[in-house]
Amino acid sequence: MKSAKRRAPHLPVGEEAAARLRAAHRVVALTGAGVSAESGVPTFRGPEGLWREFRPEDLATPDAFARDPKLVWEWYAWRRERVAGCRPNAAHRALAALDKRAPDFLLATQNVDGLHALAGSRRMVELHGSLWRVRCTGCGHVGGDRSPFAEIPPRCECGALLRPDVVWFGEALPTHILERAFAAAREAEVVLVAGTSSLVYPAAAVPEAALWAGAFVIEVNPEPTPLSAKASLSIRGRAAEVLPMLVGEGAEVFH
Ligand code: BJW
Ligand code: ZN
Repeated sequence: MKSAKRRAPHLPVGEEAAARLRAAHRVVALTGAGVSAESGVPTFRGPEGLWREFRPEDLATPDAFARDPKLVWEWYAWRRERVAGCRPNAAHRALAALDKRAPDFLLATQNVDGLHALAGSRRMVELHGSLWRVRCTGCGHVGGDRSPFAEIPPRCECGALLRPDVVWFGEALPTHILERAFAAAREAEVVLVAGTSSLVYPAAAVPEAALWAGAFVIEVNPEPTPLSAKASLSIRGRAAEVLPMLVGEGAEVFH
């Protein structure tokens, strides 16, 4: 039997979340773009999340790439350049500390920016791939390269177009990665969900599966999301501010 899902009414929410995380042996964290927002990485949705006049649903698709690979690559080249100048923030560091502390831990990130790994997270899966890898649409070769491309769209040595090694709308997430995230969520006592709009599936189903299995789900987001009403606790706040408090040694920081 997992820890009770119901919250303890005598404790302030932050204090209870910190206590739950401290007591848990099996912890999963699910992160989204909001965790990197305070590093200067733009989110996808919302007023800060736009690129020119395009929405992610118009660019992060195989159809968009087939129609106009140059436009799609310009977006990715712009993002690579922007993220290259960004550093992990206190939220990434808090999750790296949780990785070191929790006996059984998995970080499932939707982010493709690589900032969790840079902060020191090790037990981690990247659900939507990486901005820093490319995949050949012809021979399937996967490579990693952080340097700017000589030409846009970039091409493989075999002559075919390269694409970012990320998961676009309508594409399946890598099965082994998705299965690992769901298995960990179903086993977890506590699931911490930070900085995601909880709109994009199947990632948004990870905390739902955990709730079904009896886990205590803590959401951290300055805005309400579709998960907020279902979560065991929903904390309104910025990730770089709240996560260090949740992972910090003493719950007194909430007083
Ligand atoms: C802060 C903060 C601060 C701000 N601190 N927080 C209808 C129902 C259900 C599903 C579907 C449906 N119609 C279509 C689908 C499927 C579709 C989907 O979910 N669509 C929805 C939009 C409706 N999903 C898919 O297509 C997926 N594949 C799939 O389903 O495959 C099926 C299949 C099976 C077998 C064979 C073939 C197919 C794939 C989804 C891939 C998503 N890809 C992207 C791009 C990745 C590459 C790239 O980066 O370019 O992933 S889209 C984009 O959204 C990106 C993100 O990872 C993802 C999630 O966004 P995220 O991280 O939540 O960011 P935002 O911007 O949305 O939210 C930021 C949040 O942070 C906000 O809440 C802020 O408040 C908060 N915030 N500052 C904390 N300081
Ligand atoms: Zn090739």
